[in-house]
This record gives sequence, structure tokens and C-alpha cells, in this order.
Amino acid sequence: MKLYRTSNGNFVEENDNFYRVPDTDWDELISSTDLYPRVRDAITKSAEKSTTSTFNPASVLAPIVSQEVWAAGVTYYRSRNARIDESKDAGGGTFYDRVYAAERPELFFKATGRRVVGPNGAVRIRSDAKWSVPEPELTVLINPAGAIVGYTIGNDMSSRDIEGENPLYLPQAKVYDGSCALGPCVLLSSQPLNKTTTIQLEITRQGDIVFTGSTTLAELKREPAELAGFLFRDSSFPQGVFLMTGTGIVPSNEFTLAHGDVIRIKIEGIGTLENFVA
Ligand code: DO4
Ligand code: MG
Repeated sequence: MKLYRTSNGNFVEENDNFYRVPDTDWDELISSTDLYPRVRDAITKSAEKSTTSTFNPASVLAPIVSQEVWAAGVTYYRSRNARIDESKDAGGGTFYDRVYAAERPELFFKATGRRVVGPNGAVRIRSDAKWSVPEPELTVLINPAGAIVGYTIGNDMSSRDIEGENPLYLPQAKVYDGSCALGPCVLLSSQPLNKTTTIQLEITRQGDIVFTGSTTLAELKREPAELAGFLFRDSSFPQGVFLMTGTGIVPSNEFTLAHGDVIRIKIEGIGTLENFVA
């Protein structure tokens, strides 16, 4: 089951049919302990009446209202290497390698709903950054009890020159208007995704492909449940929380995003999140 938040209410998709989830407030729905039965019930009731609902893909919004978005970093070997390289003048060889190997992961605050862009929306690059990249990341939805209940696609937009200059600049490199995209839906499942699940990134500029890359969840060093466990240590999330699990795709150092670029992130089993750079 895939859950969509739209400007016309909440919908669930199953087997290519769309069903309205009636009278639901997004925050209340996704944080409820009976999320799956409620969504299943919406399908059953619609099926009994033989009604499917008209679903307008253009009305899809980011799947977030009051939730915070957090992010994990340096969870893929590719990310570890890229960070060590970008921060070599700041002593990055030590701290990125250490966090990759440590028991405690890197977790950082990424966004509130106000800063999150939905499908086809405009993400931004900072005006004071010279080196900007998208970070395609499997993103988990965790309920207030700390259980992973769903999966979506996230883009952790990042300013690599600011991050590389000094690790203490990380919040500025990561948190700004339009720095995060989520969507298009939440794949509802309490089961871990298969390790063979692919994550693909494609960037086009004026119609030409300027970057493609892919990875799989087999390359993710830490289990999403382990990351969620650390996030919930001494922190509560009454409306649930989204946690980005880190990037395994990093373009080469010559690449930087430009205004107008189109970023497509595809995760097998979830869908495609497409955004353009404002
Ligand atoms: O420590 C820097 C950020 C790492 C990150 O965002 C990632 O690995 O995805
Ligand atoms: Mg990231």
C-alpha cells in the first residue's frame, strides 16, 4: 500500500487503484498506532462499494506536515570517501573515518515541513555555495513508538564546499530554504526493504543527462532500525518523524548543480521523486 498526501485529501494506492482515505488529518493518520488497519479499511470499504477515486498526480504534496526530518550521514563507504576528500584541508581524514566505523552514527537535524519540497517542486542551492549536490536517500517514516512504518524517497540537498571547509558548518550546508525534498508517497511496510533494492539518481540540464548513478541497500552500512534506535534515544516525536538514511551516490568533485537542473531519484518499490533546481 502506498499512501499519498494531496491537495485533495489523502489517498492510498494498491494494485494501481487509488482509494480515498476519508476524513483524515495527515499528522493524526501517520502517527496513529493503527495506521495499517485504517488504511486497509479505506480500501476494503471502497472496494465493497466498487468505488475507486479519481486521483490527480499533479495534486501530490510532500508527505509531511508537523513531522521533523532528521538525517544520517556517512552510512555508505562512498559517502565516507567523498567527505574525507572534500574536507582534507580541515582534517576530515580522521573524523569522517571515525564516524563511519563508530557504534554511534552521525545523525543531524535536517528540516521541518515548511522547508520540505514535494514532487515537482523547486529545491534550492545556497546563493553563497559554489559546490552543491543532491543526495538521494531512502527515508523512513517512524511512528511515535519508534517503529519504522513506511518508506519514502528523500533528497538531502547539500553545499559541499561549506561542509568541507569546516565540519562545524554542517547545519549551514544542510539546512536552508528548499534544502529537502520528500515523496512522492509513503510505502507502508513494517518489513525491511530487500537489500537488492536499487536507488538511482539522474540529473538533466537543458534536456541532456549530466549525471547518472546508482547504488543498492546492500551498500548501506547500518540498518535503518539501528539508526531509528539512536534517533529515539532521549528524544520523542509525538507526530512521528522522517529519517533520511544517508547517500551512497556522490557525483565526482567537478560536478555542481545549476539553476534549472532536473533531479530524478528512483527507489525500486517506492517510485520516482522529481524536482528542479530553482
Ligand atoms: O557529514 C556529512 C553529511 C553526510 C551525509 O549527509 C550523507 O552521508 O548522506
Ligand atoms: Mg545526506
